[in-house]
Amino acid sequence: MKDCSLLSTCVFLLLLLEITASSGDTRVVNPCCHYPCQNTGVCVRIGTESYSCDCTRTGFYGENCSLPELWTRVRLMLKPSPKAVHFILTHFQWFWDVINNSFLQDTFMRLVLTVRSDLIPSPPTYNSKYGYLSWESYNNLSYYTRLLPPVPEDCPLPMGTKGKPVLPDPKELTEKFFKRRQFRPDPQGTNLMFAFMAQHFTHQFFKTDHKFEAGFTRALGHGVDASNIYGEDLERQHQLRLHEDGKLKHQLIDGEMYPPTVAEVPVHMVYPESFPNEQRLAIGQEVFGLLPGLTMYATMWLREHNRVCDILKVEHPTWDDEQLYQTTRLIIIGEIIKIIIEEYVQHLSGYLLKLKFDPSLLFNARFQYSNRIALEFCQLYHWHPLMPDSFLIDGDEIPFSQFLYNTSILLHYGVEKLVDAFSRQPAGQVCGGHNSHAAVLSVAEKVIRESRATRVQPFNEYRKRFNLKPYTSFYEFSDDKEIAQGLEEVYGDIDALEFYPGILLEKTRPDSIFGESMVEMGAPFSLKGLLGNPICSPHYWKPSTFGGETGFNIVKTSTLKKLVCLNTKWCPYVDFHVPRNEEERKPRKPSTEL
Ligand code: ACD
Repeated sequence: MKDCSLLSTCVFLLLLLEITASSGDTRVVNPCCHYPCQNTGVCVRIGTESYSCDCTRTGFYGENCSLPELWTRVRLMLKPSPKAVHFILTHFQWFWDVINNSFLQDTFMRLVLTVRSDLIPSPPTYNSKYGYLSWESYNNLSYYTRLLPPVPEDCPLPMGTKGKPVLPDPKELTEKFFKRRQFRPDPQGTNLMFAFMAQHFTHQFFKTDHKFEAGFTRALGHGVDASNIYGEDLERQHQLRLHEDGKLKHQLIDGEMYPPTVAEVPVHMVYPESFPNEQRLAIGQEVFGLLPGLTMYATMWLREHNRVCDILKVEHPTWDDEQLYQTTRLIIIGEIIKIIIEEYVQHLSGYLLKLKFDPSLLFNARFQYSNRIALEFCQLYHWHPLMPDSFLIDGDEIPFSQFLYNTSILLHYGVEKLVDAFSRQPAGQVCGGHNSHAAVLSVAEKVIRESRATRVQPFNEYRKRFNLKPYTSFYEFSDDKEIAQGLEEVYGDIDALEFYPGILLEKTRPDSIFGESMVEMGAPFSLKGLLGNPICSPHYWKPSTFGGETGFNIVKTSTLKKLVCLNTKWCPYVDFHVPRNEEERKPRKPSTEL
């Protein structure tokens, strides 16, 4: 071995020693089970006992890609740690006030976009079946892609070569480490308006196909395609469309627009069997009957679509239904991305740098306009600790059990009161453990089972993949001694800690919703996915794509507040943050205007 450095694993020596005795015969361990290749080097097994690391274009060389080339060495010396960068971005208000009001805002924003999206391979690479590059993996959109290949099938232990021979029972794991003891509000001030946006927004590209074992998706758009509003396939789209002036079908109740019922628009919606079709709402995403927060967002986007159609129709009286519908859909996609970057990600980040949605920032950068949703992204985005213990609406307290599949909540209170209530009620802190309501615990359990079925690599391997130092102990990973000790007992080795428990149970950053890993891994997937959208490409990002300057301006000036208040009778308190001061805490009246 030429480079048996501290960073790399001395696999060859280990190999000679590690012969597993299984069912009486001796077997050589697949050397790739040790994850020997560092710095995104690719492990290829050679013969039975050997391997080689492909270090091409990693900036490193040597047997395990652990030796930095000269420029890499310089870059690494100059590069601040993620911790330092985060500290700077979240402190020094005066400095960021200057930056945000100068051309340097663009420079910083470009840097955020390129540094983050450079971590995501494009075109995509592996999937749950192919741990090596293959045409099938590239070409078959029914798979989620993967950043790291699956743990090889023939490894001696479930997580490779470290940890216990049997992984902890997922149910016990969630009961012991995830289950809420007492509601812990997010210290960043996140509210339920944010929580439902997260769920509504992500269910356009996270649609795991449970017909298959795991690792498959029904969301073939692999990004922000607004299929949660319009439906995944053409048939559903046509069912939901009015076929008049580009609009979507709707029902009017007391003069207000709501999604139609399944009795009128016979699309499949997931509801309990006993639910009559007259009470099922027909929406693009079939699972949105689950929560009133989701039907509330569905109603707002439906109204927004039809409002934009009216505007386009005035400008383009000659356009047919099809062109009005298609152009409006592009405007809606643009509005979504704008709100997500400038309000949703801005809120999550806690950054004092003002984030900006301006695709032209990347026009001279090396950037691919395509995206493929990754299994790891889907796994890490299960943020169920956001959910509270009960829901407080207009003076009523509604327990979880009465909130699920309750269509009457939306129709009874109306959009305004729901937005107001959800914007005022705190959501839970996502990371750090012990903050998931019992009603959502089974979801975490399912995520863990899915990660095992798809053989997701250990948490520490992902830390390395995203340029983070692997944790050396459970006590470094968590500042909660009970969690650290408990995890050590069940996993045996920090290098065997699974991906999802790692992401969710990690200690949070000071006064933050997330730990370091959620941000450093979530941000690259997010920004690549948002800016990789075709509407952000030079051929699309221009007025004509959106029906002219009017449509283009709707995209460029869209806000969460406008989405709500241009589509409601009165303007409630609306934000992704709970009220910050007395003024915001004041109750809103039906006369409040935008
Ligand atoms: C940065 C920006 C700050 C990022 C902060 C937190 C990131 C953590 C998780 C993901 C956050 C938001 C997801 C939003 C959009 C997903 C879009 C996917 C499109 C396919 O430091 O870079």
